[in-house]
Amino acid sequence: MNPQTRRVFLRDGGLLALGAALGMAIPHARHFPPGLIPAAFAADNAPAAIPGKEGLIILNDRPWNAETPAHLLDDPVTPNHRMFVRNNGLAPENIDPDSWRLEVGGESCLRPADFTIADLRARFETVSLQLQLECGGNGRGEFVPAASGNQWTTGAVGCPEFTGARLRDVLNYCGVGADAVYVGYHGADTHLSGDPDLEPISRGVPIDKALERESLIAWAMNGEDLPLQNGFPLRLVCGGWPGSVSGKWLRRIVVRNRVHDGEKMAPPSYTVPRHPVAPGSRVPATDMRIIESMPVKSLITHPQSGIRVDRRERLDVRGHAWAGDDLVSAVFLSVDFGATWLPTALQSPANRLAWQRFSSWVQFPEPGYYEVWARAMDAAGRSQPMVVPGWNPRGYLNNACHRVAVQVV
Ligand SMILES: Nc1nc2c(c(=O)[nH]1)N[C@H]1C(S)=C(S)[C@@H](COP(=O)(O)O)O[C@H]1N2
Ligand SMILES: [Mo]
Repeated sequence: MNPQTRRVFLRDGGLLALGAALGMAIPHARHFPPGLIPAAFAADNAPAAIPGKEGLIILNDRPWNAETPAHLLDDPVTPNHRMFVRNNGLAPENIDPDSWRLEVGGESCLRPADFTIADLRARFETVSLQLQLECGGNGRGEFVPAASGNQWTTGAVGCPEFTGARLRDVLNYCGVGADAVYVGYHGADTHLSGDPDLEPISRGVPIDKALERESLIAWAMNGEDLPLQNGFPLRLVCGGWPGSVSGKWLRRIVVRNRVHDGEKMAPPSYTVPRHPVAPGSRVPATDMRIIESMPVKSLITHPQSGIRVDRRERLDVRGHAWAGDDLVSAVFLSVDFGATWLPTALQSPANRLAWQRFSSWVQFPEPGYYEVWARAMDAAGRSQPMVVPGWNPRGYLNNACHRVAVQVV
């Protein structure tokens, strides 16, 4: 069930909340135990599904936002149908990829130009890279007090293989002025209000990130057209940074002589306090900084939480770890709530900015309830926190250890 609904039950457990959520009267409501989740909602059977994204959990249908359950992210390379969807507005309709045009301009672009996708393919080297995208708000559902926005649990992350041209090849072709500081994007999606003068989102990255070898203008994901909800027919991919910098339905790229000032560049969007704040604080915009490289994190993709195992069995545990622009140096597991940690086998990434696989196995001393916790460390020695890290107004950057429940019999 949707964590927002769950939150209402846990907080109020009240007759009103219950009836409203069910959309019908409950004759015996006064006997319903406070805080209990009604059986009608207990299964994660969302009413609607995004075509081609079956199995994802829908958090919102206007705009579409859907996350992937951890155990469905077990593939080393995230398949198209398992890649999460995070939309701020409404995807464009009736797209003709053959007539799609990408404009490049902005005050620090020396030779503005525009390209069809065929032009991009013909003029620039085609590269394929596995790149990790995680929404800045992944894990938001765990912050207390609650932060507004989609209540993501762990599934707004994925690492498909993207194919396209290097952003830097296109930028260099168009000429980057000496005063360039930022590259922004404009997409073809529409604002929820329907107002054509408003954009749902228009973010970007500092020029150094844009000019990295791994920043792509992609037209394919895992060798196929991009799925519509992941930006068909063209998107930016700047791995390791909040997903919001990777513009979908890419129409225009602007080379800016200042920090890009597009929609959702200003606080509180995609910004966090410069210094720790007390939970629930109001933080002035001047004390907020733009999120850049994402913090170290890991996800257990096997076993699925809730598994039952015999205590004589070894339980295989595996998943992925990533650390923004950085490498992951180690992943540890604990089956005693963090008292002791066991090392795992950690693979190198397929390429820079791809996630890394970890695997190991655990065994349990006696029957009972256990949790397997995973904790990754980056190359600079920074580790994931065991509990939810610094509260911030919009609930970004929750990189707390992932946990799965295990019932040992
Ligand atoms: N044009 C456009 N680009 C966008 C968005 C959007 O709403 N419109 N959402 C951003 C956000 S917040 C994220 S996390 C990623 C999500 O990419 P995905 O939906 O392909 O997983 O796309 C980013 N690019
Ligand atoms: Mo996002």
